[in-house]
Amino acid sequence: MKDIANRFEGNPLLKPADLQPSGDGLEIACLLNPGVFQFQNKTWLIVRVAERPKQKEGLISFPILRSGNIQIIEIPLHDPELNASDARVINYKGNDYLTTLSHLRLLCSDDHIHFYEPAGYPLLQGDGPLQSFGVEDCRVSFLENKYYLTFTAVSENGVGVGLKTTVDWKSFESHGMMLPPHNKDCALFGEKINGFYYALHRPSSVDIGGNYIWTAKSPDGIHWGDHRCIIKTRKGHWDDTRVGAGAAPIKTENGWLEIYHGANQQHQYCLGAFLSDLNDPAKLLARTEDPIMVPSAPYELSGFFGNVVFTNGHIVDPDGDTLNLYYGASDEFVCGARFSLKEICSLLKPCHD
Ligand code: MAN
Repeated sequence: MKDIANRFEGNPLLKPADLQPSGDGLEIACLLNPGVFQFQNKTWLIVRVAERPKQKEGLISFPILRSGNIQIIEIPLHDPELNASDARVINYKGNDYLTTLSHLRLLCSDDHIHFYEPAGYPLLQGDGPLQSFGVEDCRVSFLENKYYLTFTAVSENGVGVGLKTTVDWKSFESHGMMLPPHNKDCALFGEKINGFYYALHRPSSVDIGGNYIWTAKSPDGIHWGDHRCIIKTRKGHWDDTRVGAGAAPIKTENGWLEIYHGANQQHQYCLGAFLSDLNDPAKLLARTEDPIMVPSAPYELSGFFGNVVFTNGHIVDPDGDTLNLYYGASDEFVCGARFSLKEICSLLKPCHD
């Protein structure tokens, strides 16, 4: 299937070997799914860095956090109680673990393309018992003079949404778990609407229901309610198994435009778009039928977990039309692609339910 993405010539922009591991004995397995923001006239990425110990013959080993320290778990590969069929998660003796531990790292750029780690900014490691398996896929929204960071917080207790705020990217205020398990893919709208904060999020229902996109509303950006389901998976489509929001929606004259990811049963992750009402973001107006981006470049087809394009960050150029979208390819590389917002909007089909 042909898509409408103009991939950056320099892709992949970042690969695991480009950064130093956070500690001795660790290697970076993946750099992926960056949040994107502007700060001090630069473009910044908050990149998910997924690490593990150097793997030894016959063993699978992975780190977890215990009281702020990294503990390594090692399991023989031939152990009959080990299920390691997915590169991302394993099950051992009935318990689920991640094969890597992710933290978040700040990089910046003067040209949108070449990114480097500036001195003096902290890396964000999981903190406390609700983040012992790491922090992932951070969305950044700027509103009311603050940056809001919404990220996936993973532990043996489940996968939920963590919230932090900052004004200077050097000190952070933690607001704990904003939405409890199972929930991820949460992005705050970049402005208040009728006096309320709004967010997109993705709770998962294991029985009735599924992996759908919801809106939530808040009087203060911290406490959330009025949850409404707005986007469901579509049987037989590219997004028939799971859908999840990307970054903060883009305000257009016709509504809030959101770039989202959808996956099918074969775990192919593509991108699509939807539009919701400017005054009531829980009211869906239109959605694309076909994906606007499909894994097709070699770095999107094979890597740590191939056949994946996944986004949670972008910047719109001052022309109001060029969307610079950053994305994780194959769960291993950070890449970029340009889109025309007009072209995306021309593919939206009205929704009537
Ligand atoms: C899924 C994937 C992984 C991620 C876990 C926990 O399995 O998205 O990359 O680490 O969920 O969020």
